Amino acid sequence: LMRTGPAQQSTVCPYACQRRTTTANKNKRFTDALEVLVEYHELTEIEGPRVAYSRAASVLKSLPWTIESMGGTEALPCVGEKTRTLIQEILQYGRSFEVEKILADERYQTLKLFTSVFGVGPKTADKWYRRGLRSFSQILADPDVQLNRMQQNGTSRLQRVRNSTSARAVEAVVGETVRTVAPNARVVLTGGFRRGKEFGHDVDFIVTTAEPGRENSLLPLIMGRLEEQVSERIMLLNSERLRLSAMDYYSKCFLILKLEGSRVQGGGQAVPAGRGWRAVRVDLVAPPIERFAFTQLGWTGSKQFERDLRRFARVERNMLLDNHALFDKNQFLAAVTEKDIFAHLGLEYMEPWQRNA
Ligand code: 8DG
Ligand code: MN
Ligand code: MN
Repeated sequence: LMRTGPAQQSTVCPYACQRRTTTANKNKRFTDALEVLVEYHELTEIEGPRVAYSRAASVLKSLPWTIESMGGTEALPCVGEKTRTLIQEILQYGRSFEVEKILADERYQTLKLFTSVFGVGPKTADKWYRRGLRSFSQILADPDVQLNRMQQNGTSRLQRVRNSTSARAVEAVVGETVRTVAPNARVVLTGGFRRGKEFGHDVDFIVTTAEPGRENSLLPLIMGRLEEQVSERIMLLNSERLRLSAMDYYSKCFLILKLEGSRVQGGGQAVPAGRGWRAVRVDLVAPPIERFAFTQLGWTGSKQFERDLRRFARVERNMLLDNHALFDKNQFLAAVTEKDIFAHLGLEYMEPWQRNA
């Protein structure tokens, strides 16, 4: 058995952007439990514990060894008393009673079900829960609940993307559409599938063009083309085009594509009988070309990696990083590639598959 010796502990850095974290998680039994606690505090909108448990889970994911005893865990960064108690409980009993209680909780289960609908956040879910609603059929039957089109579609046939082969199939469809309307535009895969994940709740893409200023007209063109193909092999169920959000101000759209089963069956995904198609969430963002590297770094994730990257920039470097730019005081630091941004921050470069924090 591998022990958590002092030599190993000293190598664990406090920020996720300093730790190489692949999808090979050696402490899944602990991080799965922690992620239930993260989700619980997310759903009930309690910020402090959510952040603490997210950071602890991220540290455990990065460890090159499996925790077999409590020895040395007190030296791990971001792993506090509560997390250590949880680890101890799992080591001793094989499970956590707090986590099991949450998993069995009706409110947790219902909020989780409702927020699985695209466009439904904790507030709406809680409102429905307090109305006594417990299932999708009850929501759809309630005359006082108003669903927008996106939410209506979200309750029906949305499925997780099963593997990177399916993501590539979606990429082929999106790429073909983009080539039709804008032959000079480029589409690149980002998000979880760029990090080498096997599953995802959506497929994320960045669309760029070298023609200055044209990025803002790209997405309406793409959307228009997708809408023309309704009832062909692609079907656009719905979309929301958002220009302004807390995250960034580039043209974006969050779509639900309806794809023929055969196009996304790559990984042996069974198509539901009698349907022959499935719905897949797709995110597109179109930054100006000179900001491509910032958008790529910001959208590749993981979310914890991004949070820590921004926090590292702010706290350790007194710089400001977001999806658009990096600023040192008032000076903009240009970047052509992600490597340039890591270099500006004085961080070792992390490959996308090492950012699964
Ligand atoms: P998943 O889809 O497999 O669940 O994981 P993911 O690919 O890592 O997560 P994601 O929710 O698709 O988000 C990918 C990255 O995109 C994440 O680091 C956050 C980033 N992102 C922004 N702006 C926005 C935005 O406005 N909406 C969304 N949904 N994601 C955004 O930087
Ligand atoms: Mn994604
Ligand atoms: Mn996304």
